[in-house]
Amino acid sequence: MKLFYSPGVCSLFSHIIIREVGLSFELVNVDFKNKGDFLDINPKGLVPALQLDNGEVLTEGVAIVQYIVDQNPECKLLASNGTWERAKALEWLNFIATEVHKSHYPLFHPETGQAAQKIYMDKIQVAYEYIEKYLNRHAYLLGNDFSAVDAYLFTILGWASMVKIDLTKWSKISEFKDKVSARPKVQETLRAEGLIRN
Ligand SMILES: N[C@@H](CCC(=O)N[C@@H](CS)C(=O)NCC(=O)O)C(=O)O
Repeated sequence: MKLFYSPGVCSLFSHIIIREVGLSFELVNVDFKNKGDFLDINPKGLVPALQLDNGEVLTEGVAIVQYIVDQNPECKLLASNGTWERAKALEWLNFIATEVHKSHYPLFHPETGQAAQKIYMDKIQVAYEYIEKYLNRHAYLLGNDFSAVDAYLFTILGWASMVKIDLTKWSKISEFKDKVSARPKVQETLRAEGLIRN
């Protein structure tokens, strides 16, 4: 199995979960400036992409992570399909993907202009206010235990300083980020992507 990724971008979410589950896989770094043969793997030109040993390819982080977790239910990183708990996990995954993850895009692209950037910055702030209040009452996004959903939020929080979002004003979010970061498999993932040393 191969995971196509680029350091620190949204593919970190899939990467963390593959390591948390403990699968053996090959990591393939995609050069965004020269995507070359990667476009045959994912014509959308986006990471993450997961290529199975039979050649089949799955894209979209939320789909990749659910596939990995559902193939390895003993990892208990998401509840089973069809349960209320899984629906609540999907609620978070969709919220993070559509309201938080993609709202960062204009902030990484100054050519979108200040007005558009402000709209998306405000959206992120509203989302983080909501998450901060939630984390006041819960240790993780799905309650008491770490789940796959937390790895997605952690990945996005890693971009805050790059887009001038000061996370220190949200103490629970900052605590959450530190707690997820300290997980051995998360540390291993960050090291593998060259985001931390040692
Ligand atoms: N909807 C996709 C989005 C994937 C995506 O936006 N990937 C970005 C990195 S975060 C990418 O590959 N960008 C390549 C480029 O912009 O050339 C998902 O959630 O997996």
